[in-house]
Amino acid sequence: MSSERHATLRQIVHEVVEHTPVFDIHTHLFDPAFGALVSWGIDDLLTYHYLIAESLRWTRGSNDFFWALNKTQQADWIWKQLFIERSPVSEACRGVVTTLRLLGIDPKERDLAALRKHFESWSAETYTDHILKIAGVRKVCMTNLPFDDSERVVWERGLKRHPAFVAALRLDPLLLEWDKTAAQLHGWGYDVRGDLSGKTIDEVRRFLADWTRKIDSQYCMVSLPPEWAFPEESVANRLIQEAVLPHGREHGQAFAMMIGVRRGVNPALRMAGDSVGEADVESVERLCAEYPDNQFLCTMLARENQHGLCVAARKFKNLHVFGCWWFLNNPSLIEELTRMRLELLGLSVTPQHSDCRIMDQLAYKWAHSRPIIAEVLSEKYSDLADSNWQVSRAEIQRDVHGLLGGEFERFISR
Ligand code: HDL
Ligand code: ZN
Repeated sequence: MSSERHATLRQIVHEVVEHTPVFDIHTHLFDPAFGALVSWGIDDLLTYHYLIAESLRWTRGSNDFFWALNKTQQADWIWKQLFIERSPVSEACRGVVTTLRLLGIDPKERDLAALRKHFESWSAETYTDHILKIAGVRKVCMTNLPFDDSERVVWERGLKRHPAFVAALRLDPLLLEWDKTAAQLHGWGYDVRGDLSGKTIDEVRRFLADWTRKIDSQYCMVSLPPEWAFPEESVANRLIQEAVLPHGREHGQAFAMMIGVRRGVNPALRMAGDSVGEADVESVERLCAEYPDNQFLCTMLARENQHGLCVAARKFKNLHVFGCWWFLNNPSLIEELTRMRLELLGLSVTPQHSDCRIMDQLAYKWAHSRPIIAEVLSEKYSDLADSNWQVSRAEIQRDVHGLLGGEFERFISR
């Protein structure tokens, strides 16, 4: 096998992956119509909770000094800690530098005040379309929380939606904070009781149906702690089994589980204070086995769970694995997970989602992931070429479209 043929094949794969539009299936971004909820620009980039955690590592004692700063002052401080006094080699730091490059801003310009000027001429609307274009993203799935007052008021007022933004119904408050959320639902006119008695289950299903329709939800989702188990007597599991999954079957809503997050292990870091724990893949298998008519999406946060999750997906065709989530969204682990997934699941997987919180991040997160996915995929095609199985450009385009959101769209289609 001459390296030249590999080189040509490799070049085609990188080109196709680079230019295939992405459906980013899980983000915390907002349609520009959400106004103040939209995060974008250099100060939001620098005060991303990943960078808050990394910059505070260079301090001793209380973090209160940091929380007392306003956003501009926080960004100035983080810039100094992570970009001026040290080289920005972490993945989250590198992301800021990549974003500047993709925006045509010379990263050698290390003067933050001068950098801020490059962002002054944009509005949330114009900037959104600009970022979608340079990131090559065709569709962005938001994380939508009816329980959040500032978001709910926009949905209830009505909004002209951006064509590229779709919604997903986030259920953490419903499933993991039932006592508090039951009171909220009751206040909205749903006849629910804390002990789940009476018409509670039907009323939770009515709530789910109302909001699925209101936001045109693509799927519903929850993040779960590492100790989540199934079967197990819990309010969360009762609501999942008696309300969420029947709702999913009736309204064609896949159920996405993001498992392994330990919330607030260091409250002094606020949103940056969450950590990871190894979870139980067998519980995922048992849920998929018990509910063969539901579609399940799953991503797990612990590196140790990744192989078992791939094997679980081999056993259950109603389980679709996605993303290199959070602490796994680093080049070394994206490569490891993508290689493992292609080898075990072929193309029936969605290798990546961005989890972006700031609009600009779409540019860097996909610029960082695409070459890694392309490199692993071209290696797999080269292995086939060694046995004279030549993939055409059209076949590569078909396969890559599937990996970058097309297969996900098929899996959740109602
Ligand atoms: O629960 C989630 O959806 C996580 O992605 C958290 O939002 C986390 O804070 C995050 O932003 N990870 O990238
Ligand atoms: Zn997320």
